[in-house]
Amino acid sequence: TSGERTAKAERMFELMDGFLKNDPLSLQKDILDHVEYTVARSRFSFDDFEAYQALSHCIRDRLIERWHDTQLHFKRKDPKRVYFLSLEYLMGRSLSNSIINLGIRDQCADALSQLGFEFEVVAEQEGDAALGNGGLARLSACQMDSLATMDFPAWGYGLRYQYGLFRQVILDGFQHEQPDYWLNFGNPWEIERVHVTYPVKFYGTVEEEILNGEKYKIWIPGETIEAVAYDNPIPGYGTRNTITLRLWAAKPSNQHDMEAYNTGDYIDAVVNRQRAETISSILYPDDRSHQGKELRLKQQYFFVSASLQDIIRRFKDVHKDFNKFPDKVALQLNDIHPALAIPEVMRVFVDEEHLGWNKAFDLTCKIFSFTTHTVQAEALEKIPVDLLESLLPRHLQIIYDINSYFMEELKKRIGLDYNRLARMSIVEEGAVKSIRVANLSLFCSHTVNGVSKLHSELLQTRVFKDFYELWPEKFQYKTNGVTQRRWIVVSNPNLCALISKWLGTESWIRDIDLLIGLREYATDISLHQEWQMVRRVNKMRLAEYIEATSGLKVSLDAMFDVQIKRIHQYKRQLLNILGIIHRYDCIKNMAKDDRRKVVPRVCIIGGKAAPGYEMAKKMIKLCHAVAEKINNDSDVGDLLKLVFIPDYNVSVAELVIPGADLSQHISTAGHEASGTGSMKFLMNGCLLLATADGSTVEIIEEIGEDNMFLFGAKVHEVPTLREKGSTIKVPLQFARVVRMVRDGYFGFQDYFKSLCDTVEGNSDYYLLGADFGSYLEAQAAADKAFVDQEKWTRMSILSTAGSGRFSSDRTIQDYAEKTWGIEPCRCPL
Ligand code: CGF
Repeated sequence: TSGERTAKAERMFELMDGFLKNDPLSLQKDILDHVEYTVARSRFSFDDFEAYQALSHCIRDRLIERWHDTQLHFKRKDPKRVYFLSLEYLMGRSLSNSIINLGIRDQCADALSQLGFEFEVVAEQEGDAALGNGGLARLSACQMDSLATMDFPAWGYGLRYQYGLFRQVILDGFQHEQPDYWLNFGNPWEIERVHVTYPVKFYGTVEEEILNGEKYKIWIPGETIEAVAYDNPIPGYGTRNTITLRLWAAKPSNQHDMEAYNTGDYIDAVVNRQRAETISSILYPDDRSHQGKELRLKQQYFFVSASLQDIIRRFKDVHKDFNKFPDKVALQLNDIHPALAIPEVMRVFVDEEHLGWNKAFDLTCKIFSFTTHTVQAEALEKIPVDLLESLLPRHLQIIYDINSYFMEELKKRIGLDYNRLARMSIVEEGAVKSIRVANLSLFCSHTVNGVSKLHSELLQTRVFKDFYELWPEKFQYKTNGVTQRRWIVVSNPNLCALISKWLGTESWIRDIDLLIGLREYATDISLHQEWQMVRRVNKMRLAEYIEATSGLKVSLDAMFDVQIKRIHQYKRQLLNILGIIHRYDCIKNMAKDDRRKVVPRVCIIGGKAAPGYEMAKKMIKLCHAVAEKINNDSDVGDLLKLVFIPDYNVSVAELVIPGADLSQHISTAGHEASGTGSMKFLMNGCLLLATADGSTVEIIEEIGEDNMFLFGAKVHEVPTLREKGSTIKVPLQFARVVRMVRDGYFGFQDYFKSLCDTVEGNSDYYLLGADFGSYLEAQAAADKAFVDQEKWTRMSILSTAGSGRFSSDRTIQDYAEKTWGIEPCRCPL
């Protein structure tokens, strides 16, 4: 059959590629050529970093070839494409990931070793691309990997920040933020497209023009800035498909200040030009809210305007008729940050393409889908009308027009229920009149989804209840996922090899459902031994890292208990720290003989606090203060250690996750939209200690309560508990540990006072006191299970075996089918 013929041809091609191009010798030659001609060093003398640079360029060459083929194929086939609009991507390192997706890990390692270099050491030379804050940003990166692997015709769009997420430096236990100029040593993974540039307009006025007897609005901008494309190839695994992440950088436009030069105002003109570049220079480091910041709004519009010009240009290269637009274009709003794309599309359709308002609106509503990643009200951005009016005057008019149409539609549905109309309106009246970006996105998107089943239920019953009641068909849920290529194959090669050995195939790397096959061997003693060995080696790697970064030696026999994520009150790192204090207190008050029964623990915490988030910063300091006390107490020794891992980022996660025995996901129920860290730990066979929040609820469905340590109030109990406030009976141990902090047992008494205030009486909004008792019980259950290594290993194997549902491949398949309406478009070899 022709299918068989294609498969044969592909195999031949792969073999040829393997012999002629990706064999160690050819790779070596290319590496050395890059050492000499790209890095400009002698091929007889170069160091690890230069080897990294040369190897990266050598890999990049291979990516570019595949990428050209893919783009050509997409052009020929002209499939419907999805355009993923996201302000944040946490890509981490690219070298290992690309090599693994190209399937040439061993060949590269051989090539390097013959040159006297070690693959791991060379790969570690790469810095992280940290163009995002946390879960949302890493999710975007995972989804790009899945889109490429599953052959979907997709593009990612975002901003090329010069300063990524700040570097966290800890001095005396306090967090300090330092800028991360990640482009300092060049970035081999991007290609600057000097010819792909678009003007982006700001400020100015709106005027009317008459064309063929019709009145049109025209926007006369006050400032124009150039967007320049930087393309990052994203290779799929087990496919030639390589898609594009196109990031925009702001450059001063050549047109706008000639006049200033001519009038002799040279200095000001240069300063203005530099100001233009600030638009794409800094990532906002707060993952909570950015209300009313002009630069943030400029970033949002800058990236959607450039992206839409690019998308529409691509469409118009082939099509004349905009009726086809929804058949060829799906626009995904990754949270509300890119929502200005909605009025921007309307502006282009109405003012530039002259499609007429009704037609334009009809098309607009067919192309947008919207994912929200939060339940926190403060993250539902609002734009002050004054700000929007000055920065984007035409967009404000369009939003008003959309809103009056929306209000009319609403009245038809709900009559003159003014309270509800006011609640649902896109325009919020009040002291500061503002635009509710979420309402705009909800009304104008054909689908909206939360990022877990529970999150979507909360959206429907609480956050967006009014909308859900009227348009239930718009609402979907798409549980997040993470890519097994990054989170097992790259970061845990030993586990990867073990899984493949026991499943008898590597196919699970593309077909994650196969992981379930491990269940069959969950009690097999030989697998247990090999599994434990792999886990021990990973713990060793982590212990070495801990020693190198903090000087602390930890015992490999201890349970490695990890909580790594952004520091937030709702994520309750404080609950963890108070639990550690309790453990410490118990050890101190135990008879010496009894201490032998204590299960040793190494508690590891890591994460960044937003620079302006005082309570989060206090949690970091408290963690250090407690660690100082515990780690230097000879009564405790190896029974308990507390480590804060500084500057947590993607590559640190790649090291920590495989080495964790237990991981904590302990948000107050109803606050974590999904959580993706838990999925990475689960895949790596780490047991979870968790509340029934976000995606954990679905993890329970997959692996069962027996294979994890569940605790805490359920979502439906939380409101009642909050109402009860100070009348809740809080365990004595809780009061005791808080008192220890208050009384200055760990020093810094005054500094920690306000932190203690947040968890006592009516102020305990995140219910630490209410959940403390069951938290300790879950911890005790974990201790008990750890002693029984056979049980623990079985639970660990079952965790990995049950993690298939949490691959981003599944999430993307779901989006493709139910939201975007796109099909795979596989590039032939
Ligand atoms: O997005 C989050 C994370 N903080 O980035 N929100 N945002 N924005 C949620 O809090 C997580 O629960 C979620 O997993 C993640 C990705 O959807």
